[in-house]
Amino acid sequence: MKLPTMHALVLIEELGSIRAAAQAMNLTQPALTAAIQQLEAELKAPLLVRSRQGVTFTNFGQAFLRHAKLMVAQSRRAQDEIAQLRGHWEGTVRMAISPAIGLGLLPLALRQFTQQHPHVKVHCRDGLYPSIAPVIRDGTLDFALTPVHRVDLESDLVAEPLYSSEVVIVSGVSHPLSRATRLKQLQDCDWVLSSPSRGPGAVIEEAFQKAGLSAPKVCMLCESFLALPAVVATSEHWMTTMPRILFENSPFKEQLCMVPIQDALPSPLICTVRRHDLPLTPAAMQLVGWIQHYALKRLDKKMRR
Ligand code: TSU
Repeated sequence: MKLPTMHALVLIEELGSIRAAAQAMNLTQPALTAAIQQLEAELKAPLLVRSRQGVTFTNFGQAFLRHAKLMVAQSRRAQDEIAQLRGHWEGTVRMAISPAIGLGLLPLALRQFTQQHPHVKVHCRDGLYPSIAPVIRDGTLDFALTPVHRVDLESDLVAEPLYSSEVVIVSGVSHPLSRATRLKQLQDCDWVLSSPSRGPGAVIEEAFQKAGLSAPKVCMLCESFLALPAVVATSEHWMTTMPRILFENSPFKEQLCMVPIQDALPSPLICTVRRHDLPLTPAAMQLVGWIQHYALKRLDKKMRR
């Protein structure tokens, strides 16, 4: 069983074709096809189905792909870790971030980190727990910076707290309840959630429950934080929750209104989430260290206010 063939399978899934995967690996298509056939013979099971529409994974292929992803990711991390321990700061740190982190601590931490390690690449994408859990689990990501209910965390993951995010209720300026002050006034509103129920977008469900109100009427799930402010700004009927920093930095701020609700809203706890059995590479640890540094500074500033 060869690691490059496993890497090729991961690329086939990512890129959608054997030809594209062969190209990405600087191989000819017949050479890659032969390597996969050899692996299929070793496993005594077909992994791929080729048709005119393209290539798909069989049930065996899907099961094998889960192991292949982990092995490819482990080998990448092992290489990065040894190089970094030898003083060669190279390789890639892969992470997912919540919007509050992306607009707040990440730019500060990255400025320090990239000055210190200009040859380490950083691959950053949007993502919230629990949707992001499968790509932490399969090793695609080193870690995620996301709100988590720690009681809700799956046992193969660990979460280290950073800070609590401030959430606000937001509507378009022409929403009839944009000046409401109590949650119970919002009982009949149409809500846009920014994540499914176990994610931070469901803060409003928790707030309603705590206030003894019946569940909010959810009319849309918008997992794009780029679209969320625009969608709410152009509607006269929709309300949502978002991190305060996103509201304050939104290009649609003029068309949006922070609803001045006096009831307390839950504050999602932003954590570093990773697989408990996969230690971070030294570079990933340093980047997390900078984020923790700025999270502490932020806390310190808040306490002195
Ligand atoms: S954040 O994790 O603080 O960016 C966040 C995201 C979404 C919601 C609250 C907080 C609704």
